[in-house]
Amino acid sequence: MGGGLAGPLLACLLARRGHEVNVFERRPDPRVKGYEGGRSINLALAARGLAVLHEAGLGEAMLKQAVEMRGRMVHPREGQINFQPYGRNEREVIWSVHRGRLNMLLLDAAEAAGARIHFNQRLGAVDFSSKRAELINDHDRTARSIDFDQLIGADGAGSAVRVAMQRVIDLHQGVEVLGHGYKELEIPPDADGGFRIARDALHIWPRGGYMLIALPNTEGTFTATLFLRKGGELPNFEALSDTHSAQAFFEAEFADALALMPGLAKDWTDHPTSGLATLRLQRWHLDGRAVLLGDAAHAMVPFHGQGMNCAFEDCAALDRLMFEHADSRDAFAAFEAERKPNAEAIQAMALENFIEMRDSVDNPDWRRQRALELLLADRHAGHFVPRYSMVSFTRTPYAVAFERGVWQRQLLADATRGLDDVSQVDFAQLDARIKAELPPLTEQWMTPLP
Ligand code: FAD
Ligand code: 8RB
Repeated sequence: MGGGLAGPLLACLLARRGHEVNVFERRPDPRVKGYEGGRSINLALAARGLAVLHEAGLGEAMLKQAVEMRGRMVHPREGQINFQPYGRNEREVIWSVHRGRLNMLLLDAAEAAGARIHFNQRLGAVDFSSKRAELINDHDRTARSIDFDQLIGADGAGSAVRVAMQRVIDLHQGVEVLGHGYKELEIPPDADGGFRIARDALHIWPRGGYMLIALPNTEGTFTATLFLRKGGELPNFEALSDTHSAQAFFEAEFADALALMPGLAKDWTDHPTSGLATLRLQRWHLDGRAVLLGDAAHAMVPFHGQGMNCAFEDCAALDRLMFEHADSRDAFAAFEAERKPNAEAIQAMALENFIEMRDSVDNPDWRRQRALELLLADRHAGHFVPRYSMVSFTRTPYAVAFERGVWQRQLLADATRGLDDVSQVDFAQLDARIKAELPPLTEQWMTPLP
């Protein structure tokens, strides 16, 4: 269920194994009608998501239409714009990809692999005892029933599969709503159609309690996103309900960005303010009959840019485990056991990265620690790998990256405490601690991509 990002990718992998796969998507076919009213929405694709696309034979096609982002371009309120590389070389980058084009590529691949995709089909009620599901067409207001062997919920954060499962068993759902919401805004190209700010970076305007970010699109535009409290302490979205107050807010807080956004007033009213939350479940499956993956199982806040990457890893894992276990109950149980600790780890790291992005990137202590982190990454390649790098440039399980990150951050904080400059650090002592306590990352997590 769901023809977004995970659904068609998983359908492609499963159909190639010989499964009979039907994908039901509530929206119309984007390849026929055009995508999301023509708005360019982009996502950051990192190594682990790309690795699964390569596995499906789609990596090269996607990279052709991607824009490389080599680091953060930080736009402080005062002072110089500064560039902070994400990695240590030209391979350690993330890619900005167009959601609509990625979706269409995945739909084509799923069909080519033999899966059938049915659009304008919204899941309604499910009878798990007879394994029948109701599908509703909201356009012609018709409904029908289908029989299934296994129902896989790739239907996103508001999953109807999850709602149906909850009626039969308690999934122990917990939702942690973030006090911040977001709004998307556009930075158009310059008069010659070129990029108005560096195209090879993810731009961040950190402002402490809130921030603006922008990711490049191939067409010379940027999709910018403002993350701001919904209500309560000022500034907040509630207090910026009209375009005049929004304009004044941008003049005071994001003056250089405002100069790039001639359409701010229109975007402000046309685009909704949306919410953000972390969704946690204790159970992801109903014996061998139904299983959830992607946002349906573990929606997260966006601040590590890993929601899609994690959903793609889920697809690779479920495909492999359904191949390894003849009984779907065993496959789904193994999937939950393998993926839930990793989903919980990236959910936690995504929440933490909000603080880092909106605050720390501008903070001298943090920058000293980051400088030392990069030095140690060079001195102990494969052993001391910065947490951001483990998450974005390797396939290290998220739970392992989280655990090693805790230890590494403690070491960075201890080593830089009271120092003005990283050159004063006692490297002999640090090198010994790292050698004694940080085994190398497993080679298979580090494998370079094709
Ligand atoms: P989705 O892609 O949401 O797909 C779910 C599909 O199910 C949809 O097509 C929906 O129409 C369909 N559906 C829903 N209900 C029903 C129903 N009842 N019946 C039938 N079909 C149904 N992740 C990253 O890794 N990097 C990023 O930079 C990034 N940026 C993002 C930017 C934005 C603005 C947003 C909103 C998310 C971003 N994410 C990013 C997260 C990423 O989009 C999700 O984690 C990812 O799409 C999850 O895939 P999914 O297949 O589980 O869900
Ligand atoms: N969902 C991203 C990063 C980490 C960047 C860094 C952060 C927008 C909604 Cl907020 C964000 C990152 O640490 O320097 N990599 O990729 C993508 C991000 O936001 C996306 C565009 C987004 N996701 C709802 C809005």
